Amino acid sequence: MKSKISQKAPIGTNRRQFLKKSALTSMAMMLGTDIVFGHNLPTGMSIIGLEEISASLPGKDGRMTILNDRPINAETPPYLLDDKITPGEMFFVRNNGVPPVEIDVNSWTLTIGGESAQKEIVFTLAELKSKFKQYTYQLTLECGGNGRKEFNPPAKGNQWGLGAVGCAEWTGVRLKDVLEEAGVKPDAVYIGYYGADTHLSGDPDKDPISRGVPINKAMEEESMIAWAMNGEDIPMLNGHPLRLVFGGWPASCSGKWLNKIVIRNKVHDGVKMVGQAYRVPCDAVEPGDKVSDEDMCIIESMPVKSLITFPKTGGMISLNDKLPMRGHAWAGDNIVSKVEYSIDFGATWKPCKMTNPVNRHAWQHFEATVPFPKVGYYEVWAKATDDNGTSQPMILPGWNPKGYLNNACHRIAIKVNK
Ligand SMILES: Nc1nc2c(c(=O)[nH]1)N[C@H]1C(S)=C(S)[C@@H](COP(=O)(O)O)O[C@H]1N2
Ligand SMILES: [Mo]
Repeated sequence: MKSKISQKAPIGTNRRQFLKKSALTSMAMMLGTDIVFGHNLPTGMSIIGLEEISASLPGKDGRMTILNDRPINAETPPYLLDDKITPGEMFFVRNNGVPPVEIDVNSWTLTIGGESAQKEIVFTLAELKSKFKQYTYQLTLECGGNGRKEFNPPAKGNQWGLGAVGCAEWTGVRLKDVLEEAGVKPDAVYIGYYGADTHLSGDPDKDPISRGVPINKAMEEESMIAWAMNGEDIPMLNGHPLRLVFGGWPASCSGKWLNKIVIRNKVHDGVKMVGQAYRVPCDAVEPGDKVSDEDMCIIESMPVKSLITFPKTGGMISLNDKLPMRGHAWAGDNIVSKVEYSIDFGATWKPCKMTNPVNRHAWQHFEATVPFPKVGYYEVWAKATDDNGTSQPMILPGWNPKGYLNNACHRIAIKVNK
């Protein structure tokens, strides 16, 4: 009897060439540039990619993972997020367009307008700093697409792993105070932002992004117009000299290089507010389903999630020792009420010690000391639960066409030796 394999025609050179060419084309597309000696790449071998080309982002740690450079997108490996407050050099970068090149802090202005503003006003940075009371809050920002790379069928867009999240200490003024100076008409329902970055096409009439939040989120005490991160100027790539910060909501709401806010009498209809951007199916769908725009709902508060920031995945430990592990947990507008860990693939869970948030929308810290019963391979999983009783799923949560809101449990690998 002939085996199935021997009946198959051998793959001819042409076919192999074709496979190689299309693979190269797609690799080059991901890079946004040519792979100059690509024709020499041995068949079946793929390129390392930009993950290793990392030292070049201004103001950023060289160990950040660069996803692409036009626009610039970079995430933070979990072990670099171990600080309680994320340093500027480690804070992830998500750009939709080209950041402004020259920033003149002295001539920078912020305009408040829109149909639901009583009047249009323009502030210089100096006026913002002197006219309003200043506040400092720790606020968590997470890109709505963080974790996208796990979804199957895959979603287009940045293939974020775990690190499009950070919690910094932001200083600035309350958005509410500034909006009230312009006067908020009773028919106001939303605010929208505009920034000084430009569209990738170079077309000055196109915005790279212009999103916003409902007026009640805008009027919260912790909703800020910030000029400082961790007591210093906001890093260039994170929106210097001015940005919005809405902790707990998709970070896409938090406009960088902020120069205009509009108070709207309808849901803001800027770029990436409409269509399917930053929206998920209002009701669960089957993986791979097409969903019409009307059946997609705007993402608001982000779901409960946690990240193990120590140890780095892949650690080894002796059976005589216990493993100290720690990390952060956050839950959008909610508070995290417990974090548990498992070393048996989720069969049983043990409690972690946990802190309260220093203020609303700040991430919380957890830790545990983990004993292992015998030598071997383990995974340590962490699972957070919010104050509504909602927990992180152990496997992927609801598939959605754009790959948002993956809050599955974070897992790290540990080998226990004699
Ligand atoms: N002006 C402007 N604001 C922006 C963006 C942008 O491209 N331009 N990206 C948004 C998105 S999608 C995210 S996730 C956050 C990322 O903030 P960060 O780069 O400081 O981490 O900024 C938001 N604000
Ligand atoms: Mo984002």
